Amino acid sequence: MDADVITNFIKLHSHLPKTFLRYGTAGFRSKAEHIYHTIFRVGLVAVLRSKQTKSTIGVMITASHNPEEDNGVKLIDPLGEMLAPAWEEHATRLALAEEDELQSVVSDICQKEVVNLQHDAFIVIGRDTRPSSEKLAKSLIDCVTVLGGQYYDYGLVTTPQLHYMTCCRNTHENYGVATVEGYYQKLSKAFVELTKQATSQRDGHMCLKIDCANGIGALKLKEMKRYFPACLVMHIDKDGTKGRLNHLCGADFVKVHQKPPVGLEMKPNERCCSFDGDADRIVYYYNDAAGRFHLLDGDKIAILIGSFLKELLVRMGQTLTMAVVQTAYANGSSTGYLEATLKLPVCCAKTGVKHLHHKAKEFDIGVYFEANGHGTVLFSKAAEEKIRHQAKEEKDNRKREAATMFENTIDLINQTVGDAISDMLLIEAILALKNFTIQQWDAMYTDLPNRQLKVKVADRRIIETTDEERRVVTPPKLQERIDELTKNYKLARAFVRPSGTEDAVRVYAEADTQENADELAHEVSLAVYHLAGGVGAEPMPVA
Ligand code: G16
Repeated sequence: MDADVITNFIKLHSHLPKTFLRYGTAGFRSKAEHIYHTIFRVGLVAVLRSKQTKSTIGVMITASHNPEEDNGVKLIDPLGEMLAPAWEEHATRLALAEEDELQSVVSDICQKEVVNLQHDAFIVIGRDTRPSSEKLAKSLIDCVTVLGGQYYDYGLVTTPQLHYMTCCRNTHENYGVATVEGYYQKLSKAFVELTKQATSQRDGHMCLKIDCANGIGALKLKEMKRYFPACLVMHIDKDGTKGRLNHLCGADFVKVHQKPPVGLEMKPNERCCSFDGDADRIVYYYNDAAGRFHLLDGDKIAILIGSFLKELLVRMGQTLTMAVVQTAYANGSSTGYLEATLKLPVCCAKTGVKHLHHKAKEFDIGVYFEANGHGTVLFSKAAEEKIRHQAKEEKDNRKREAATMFENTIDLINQTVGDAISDMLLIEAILALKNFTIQQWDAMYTDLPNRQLKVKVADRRIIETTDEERRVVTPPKLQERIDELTKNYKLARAFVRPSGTEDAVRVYAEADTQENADELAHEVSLAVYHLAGGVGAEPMPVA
């Protein structure tokens, strides 16, 4: 990249106020007005990464579960995965570089990563429905163009759809056709095939109310509806025609507050689910006949999917390795159930799908879900080949039938990243095949009561953690205090970690009763506030 190109590139955005953002859990995130400068630097990273990998790179403009006024941008690697860790560091360096340093930072990265600047660059772009996203996408296109790269703009898509497109383009469409229609066709075909043997379809069991968080998920589900069989009845709510994105609705609201979206009408025992703002997370829930709210989060989803896959493997007579990856947020009961009842190995990874994804790749079949509903299943190439071969060649009818179901399950899953639409279809298919109601699914095990809170501190980076975020290293006295507090409650566990997407410290506690979990979470929040430089008012006890 010669000096002229860099000069033109700087001219394009030098008037924009500079901000000091770092590449976090899910890319760069902040208030939308702070993202404009960063978007140009992200364009530069994308072009360099594309030249280095000689592949298409994705850039998604979204702040996912964050409020509508926030925005963000993240890069997608060639196989639809999150950006490689070394490149996250390059992205931060380029985002923070002064204009007069830029040329030397670019040269340094090119040298370290062996980037041949003569190679072409191709970028695919997608955005969510935030009002600020369109203008940010336009800036990104200007940036890629001035840097001599080519692009394709998918416009409004869910985050997982852009991950899928990136993967399709880099696998010569082996993974699927790189269009929105290709995505709809692949998933709906797999869903129809998989549910062929389900007897419950006729009883109206595939009837679901969906809170789309007033986001992109609503648009895409409406487009996709015509591909589905009539037995799948979806009532799309929070479709963006009235409320604000993620405001009092969506998967994060439901999970954190442990209550339904405000204004969503729920009949007793009606099966409902919530997506988040860019449709990469999903949680299920219902109100029982007594009006009590029941949440089926990422842990329950992992168990439903894990047990289904394990049953199929047994029927097929296959001995592939399989594990479930969770984070520190996983409810203690879910981990116990996976290990003791399902006899599945469980691994713990740091928060952020990129960490879980990485761990899940160590197994033939890696089921990973964060408790917040973000997750998917990965299959090793060898496992996939074995299963597809058995589906074609197996002589034993029962085994072949199970292998065919497994094959359709693989096709229904978006292996590139957690995908609310794909996860929802898989869950609906499993419930139909098992002839399971949401109540039966819920009854597989009982969650320990838990509570999540957040605390504002002057600088959240003061909190450093270890043991996959289960223990605090600094400030030094904080872990001691958490241990002391936890000892006072039965079946209790608590941890704190700095958020990767918001300026806050997150607190999680679980215990034998809801009152105890609430009390412990409040006490730990106060400890964070006092020992880690809390700002504003002291955290309030939970009502
Ligand atoms: C993003 C990541 C998730 C992660 C979440 C944590 O979610 O993609 O894997 O669980 O951030 O956020 P925090 O670090 O603030 O607790 P999303 O849905 O916003 O992309």
